[in-house]
Amino acid sequence: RFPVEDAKVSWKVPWPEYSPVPFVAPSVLAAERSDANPNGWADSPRPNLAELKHRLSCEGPLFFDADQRPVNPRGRTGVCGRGMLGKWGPNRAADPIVTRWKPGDKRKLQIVAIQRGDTGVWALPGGMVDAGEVVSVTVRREFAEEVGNMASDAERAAFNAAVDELFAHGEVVYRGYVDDPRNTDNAWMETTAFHFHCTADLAVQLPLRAGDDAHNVTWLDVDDAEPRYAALYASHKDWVD
Ligand code: RP5
Ligand code: MG
Ligand code: MG
Repeated sequence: RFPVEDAKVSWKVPWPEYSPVPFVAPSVLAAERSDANPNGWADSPRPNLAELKHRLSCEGPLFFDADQRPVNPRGRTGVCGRGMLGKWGPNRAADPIVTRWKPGDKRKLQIVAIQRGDTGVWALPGGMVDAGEVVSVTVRREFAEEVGNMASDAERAAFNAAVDELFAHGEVVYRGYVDDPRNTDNAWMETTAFHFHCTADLAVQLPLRAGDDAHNVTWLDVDDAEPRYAALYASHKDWVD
């Protein structure tokens, strides 16, 4: 990345010497070339302005640079292009915040957290919205993929029954920009975070097993003294707090 000090992040600060590094990950280009892209994960090499009109930002109207690339609403990142993200502009995700009172300690809240396979950092078990998918479906699908990788049909049935009950009552607690390390000047993450709270019974019954892009899963104390919680991925800690 081209180094950007805090005082120069805002586009309102004139900075003629600013020269962001152009980057598109090989995996993004490969997904684009492949016919097998059923999820519509990768965008075309050029921003598709007609398509972008239907993929609005939660942050307000989209702005475009001289090359007709959408511009990051939060400012300069030091990288231009799509970087590691599949789409120009907002890349939409959904994040489940699943809480319980810690067994044996009713004053301590815990969340379901996963260890990301890409960076090793602990995070909410969220993921990208597939083409045409509604976020309420995404949030459950990602939860099941990342923490419900059950070994047997019986375990899978128990997990699905618990999740049916848990996800019946949820609340949107955040919708907007994510301070994701993959963000660039022209592509960034936006999410809808939902809160689901386990009843006392569910808290002990919900079986968890990591899968897909999650390497580990655990109930994590909501406590700044817990290093994995204090260092939660992107802006995930802000929404839980
Ligand atoms: C974050 O990246 C979102 O908050 C969500 O947790 C996640 C989605 O990307 P993947 O987990 O699919 O990489 O910005
Ligand atoms: Mg996922
Ligand atoms: Mg994920």
